[in-house]
Amino acid sequence: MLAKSALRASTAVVAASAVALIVASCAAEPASVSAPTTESVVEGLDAPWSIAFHDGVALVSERDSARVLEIADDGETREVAVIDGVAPAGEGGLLGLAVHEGELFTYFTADDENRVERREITGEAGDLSLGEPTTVIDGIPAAGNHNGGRIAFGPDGMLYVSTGDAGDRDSAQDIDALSGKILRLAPEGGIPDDNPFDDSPVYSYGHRNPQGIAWDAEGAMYASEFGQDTWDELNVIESGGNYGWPDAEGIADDDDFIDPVQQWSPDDASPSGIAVTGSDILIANLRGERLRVVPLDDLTTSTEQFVGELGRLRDVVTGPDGATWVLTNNTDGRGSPSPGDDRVLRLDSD
Ligand SMILES: [Ca+2]
Repeated sequence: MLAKSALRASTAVVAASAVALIVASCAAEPASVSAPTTESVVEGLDAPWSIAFHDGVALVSERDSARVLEIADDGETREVAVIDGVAPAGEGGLLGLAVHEGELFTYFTADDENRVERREITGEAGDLSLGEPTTVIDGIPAAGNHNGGRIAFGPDGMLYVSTGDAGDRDSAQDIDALSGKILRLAPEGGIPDDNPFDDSPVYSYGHRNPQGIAWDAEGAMYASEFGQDTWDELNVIESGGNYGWPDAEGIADDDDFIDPVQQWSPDDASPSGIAVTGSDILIANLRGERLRVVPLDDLTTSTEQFVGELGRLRDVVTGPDGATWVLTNNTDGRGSPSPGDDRVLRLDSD
C-alpha cells in the first residue's frame, strides 16, 4: 500500500502506465496479498457525493456546487452542467447520480423537497452536455439531515431510490410517505405493476437514512443504512420488507422486522455508498474512515481497508474497467481535508 505522503503526491493519471507505476512503487512495501493499492484519479473536488459512468467516462456530482463533472483520462475535470434547482443545505444538495440508456439521473435537494430528474447526455467524451430535465419523482421529504440520496438501476432495469426519514422518524413506518424508504420506479417515473404496494413506489420501508444500494450477480439487493447512536446496518432488501426504524435500530430479533445481516457502531462505520464485486460487498464509510469488505459467502463477517488513511469515504463503485473507484468526502465541513482533497481513487488489488 502506498504511504500517505506518496499517495498525496501521486500524480493524477489514469492510464495503462499507471498500473505499472503502482506496482513498482509498492515493490518495497511489506507483502500484502489482499490490501489494494490506490492511485488518485482526480483531486480538488468540492464535497463530491456520487460517481457514475457514461460510455466509460466517470461523472461525479458535487453536493453544494450542484455541478456534474466529467473526468478525462489525464485526470482533468470538466463541468458538464450545473443542475438547476438544487438548494444545498446541511446534508442536502446534489446527491446521487445514475446513468441509464444515455440519460443521467440526478437525486437532489430542492427548496422544499428531494426529487429525481433525468436528462439526455449528449456529445463526446471531453465535451459532454445535458438536455432538458424531466422529473422522475418529486415530493420526497427533505431536511437538513437524513435525505438518503442514492439512486441506482437494478438488474430488472428499474430505478431504485434511497430516501431518508428527513427528521420525521415515524414516517419511515408510513407506507403513504416517501421518506424512510427504498423506492422502485420505471425509468420514466411510473410505478411498476409488480411493486409490493398497489400504486405505490415504495419497495421497502422502516429505513432511517440509507445511502448505499447494490446488487450481486444473482440479483440479491443490499443496502447500507446509518443508525442513530448505536447500530449502522447492512441489509438484504426484500420487496415489501419492513426494516424496523424507528422501532428497531440494528438487530432486534423481532418477527415484525427484517434484521440487518451485519451491524457496526457508527464510530467505526457511518456507511454511505456500496458496491458489489465478484466476491464481496464494498462499503464506503464516513466517520469510520475505512472501506469495509463483506464477503458474499458470509454476510456476517467483514474486513477493513485504509482505516484512517484516506479520511471519510462517500462512495464506492465498480467502474467499466472492472476496477474499484472510491470517492473521498473530506471537504463538506465535517472532515479534515488534506492537500488534494477531495479525490477520486482507483484501487488496484493486484
Ligand atoms: Ca433496521
